[in-house]
Amino acid sequence: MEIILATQNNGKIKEFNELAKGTEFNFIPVPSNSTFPEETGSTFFENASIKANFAFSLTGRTCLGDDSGLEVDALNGKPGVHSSRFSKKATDESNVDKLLNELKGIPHEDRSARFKCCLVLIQEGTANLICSEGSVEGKIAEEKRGDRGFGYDPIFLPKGSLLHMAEMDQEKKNLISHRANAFKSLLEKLSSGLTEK
Ligand code: ITT
Repeated sequence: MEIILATQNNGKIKEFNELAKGTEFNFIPVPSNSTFPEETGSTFFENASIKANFAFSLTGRTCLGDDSGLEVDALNGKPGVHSSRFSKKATDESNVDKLLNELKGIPHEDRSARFKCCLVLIQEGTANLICSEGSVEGKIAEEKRGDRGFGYDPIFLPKGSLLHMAEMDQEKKNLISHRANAFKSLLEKLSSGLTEK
């Protein structure tokens, strides 16, 4: 079954298709000429809903919105919902550099952080919603390592891991990631027929 993934981030499409291996689902992008709405929400849930609703109004098919980001305790939860626009230039590299700069001098034990992911699925026909969340705890490392993944992966050190997230292959990241946890929870809700609204 095809699910339209309401994202402009190719890294997410790759991850969801890897996560969906062995399931009946296959993720495809929204038509490439679409102009996405602004993410004006103040929570991951609100922004995931904005994306899912946008794709649903465009296609009428089953659509999934993913809003995710990094919460750093030493920065009182920032960048949070602003993770993709943390730096002025708003590239993965400039965001990572800005974060490393803001945490300069902060000792390793005080660099705790977590990735969070909120998913909103709107189902074809019924327009029923299914929502789920996932997270992964870790620390912000002092330097970048690895060239896999996307976003803040080069500086995220998951709890109990010697590898930065960007040093893990997709299979390994998908065993522990916030997105994997949220997806697992979504599949459980889907299979038990749980819907909201
Ligand atoms: P879409 O809105 O089009 O889906 P986006 O990249 O802007 O793409 P978000 O608004 O959800 O997605 O922002 C999430 C940002 O949080 C993303 O750009 C990364 O900087 C970071 N992020 C989320 N998941 C991540 C992951 O698995 N690894 C590294 N960074 C991640």
